[in-house]
Amino acid sequence: EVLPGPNNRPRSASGAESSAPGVAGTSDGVVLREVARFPNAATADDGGTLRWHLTALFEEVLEGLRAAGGAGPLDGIGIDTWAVDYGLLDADGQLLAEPVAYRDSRTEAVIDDVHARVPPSDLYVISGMQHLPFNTIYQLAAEQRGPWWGRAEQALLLPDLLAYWLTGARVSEYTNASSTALLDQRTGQWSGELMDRLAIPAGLFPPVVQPGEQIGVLSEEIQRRTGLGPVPVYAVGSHDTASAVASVPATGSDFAYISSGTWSLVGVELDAPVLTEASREANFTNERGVDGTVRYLRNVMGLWVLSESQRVWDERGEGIPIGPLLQAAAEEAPRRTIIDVDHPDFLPPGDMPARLAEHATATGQPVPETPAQVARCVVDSLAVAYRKAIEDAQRLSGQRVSVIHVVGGGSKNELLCQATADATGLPVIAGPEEGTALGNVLVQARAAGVLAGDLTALRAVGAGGLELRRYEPDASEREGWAAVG
Ligand code: LRH
Repeated sequence: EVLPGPNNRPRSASGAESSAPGVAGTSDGVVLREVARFPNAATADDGGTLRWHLTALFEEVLEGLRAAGGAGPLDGIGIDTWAVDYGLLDADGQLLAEPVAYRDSRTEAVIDDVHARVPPSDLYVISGMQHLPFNTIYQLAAEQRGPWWGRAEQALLLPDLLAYWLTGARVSEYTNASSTALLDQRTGQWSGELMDRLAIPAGLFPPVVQPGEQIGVLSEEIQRRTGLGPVPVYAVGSHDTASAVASVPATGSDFAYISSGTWSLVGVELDAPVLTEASREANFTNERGVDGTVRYLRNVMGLWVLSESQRVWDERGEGIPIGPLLQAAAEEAPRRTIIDVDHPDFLPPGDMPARLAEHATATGQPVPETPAQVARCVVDSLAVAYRKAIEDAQRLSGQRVSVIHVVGGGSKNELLCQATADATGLPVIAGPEEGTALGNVLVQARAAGVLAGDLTALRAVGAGGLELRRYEPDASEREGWAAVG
């Protein structure tokens, strides 16, 4: 049995609670059983810096482990979280400060300086990463100007930090390490060149391990605190998106995926990275996946825009649960207002309905006034962004796409799935909803010797236990979608 760690869904816009799931599963057909779920949100500290509460989150992880242990013996533990964020350890291995959350604005001041030392085209050829202002490379540059840098001996990405707290072993899991933009995609190791040019000590991150390698076993202290034995902790696709895409119930390779939650990660799976200037200019990334795969994708801002809108309405006492909200949105006229949801304005937390209104006005479109209109605007705008990302991915990589797999919480959002099918003209297969947990479990089950085979074989095992929903493109909608975006 297995227990993946938290994700960064502050609130799923598809209906789930604000939470981080712990899922126990057996690999007997892969039945995922949730044993714990807990909230996770970044909040501003006294100085206004957005931080995660990782120490508290770790207590929840222990609680989840106790619950999982109570449900039966555990064969393994695998941890995944959102990418790019890290904790700094001092010389005694103590966490220096709660990790800063990637939506904090601290990197704004340093991005030009990083690019002056490493021009973006060099950075792309070495790391293969799209430009995202929160990539670890920029966060570390901001850190270099902050109070902790002088005492920092080591940096651990968040799943690696949780694994360290569980086992005492320090590693850098490969899929997540690639999201830092400091990994050399040619060698799969930390880039000495980039670290040198940016004055980052070569040993800041521990050595790279692959998904499937054993990180360690639960330390004696954690065994005592959880009532568990020396359970192995395996490296999995510790970048949540790597695990999510490992769960895609695809049989061939001619698919696109949308890992749909807080973010929508939209792209194709490749054997080798695409490092052309055209690819860089289109802001496509070559994140590393399980079993040597490349996730060639673009970050689309995702259901975050809607979940933040809901948070704002809730605060004003005008909240509507997601189910009725989407039903009302379905009654609204489609494609009335299409916004570039990937605009940086939508990255930080805040009043999304107001930001959408500004963008609508600036582009001469009707302002979405009601929550239903806002939801419709977000759904339609996402569908247009998905279409663009899937077209670009095919054009830039040469990979043909004949079906779209939607995994994650957004797979339950019927309005969005249908809009995606209609906008792209491609069938959409929705599910699994807990794709990240499933991909995590599949990889550690293989590591533990419970499953065998390549990624396609693992996917087939995972698919066996799923109820998938298929959406066909509605031909009568084709012209309407062709006219927008
Ligand atoms: C999704 C995700 C995504 C990253 C972002 C930081 O949860 O890991 O793949 O770009 O969070």
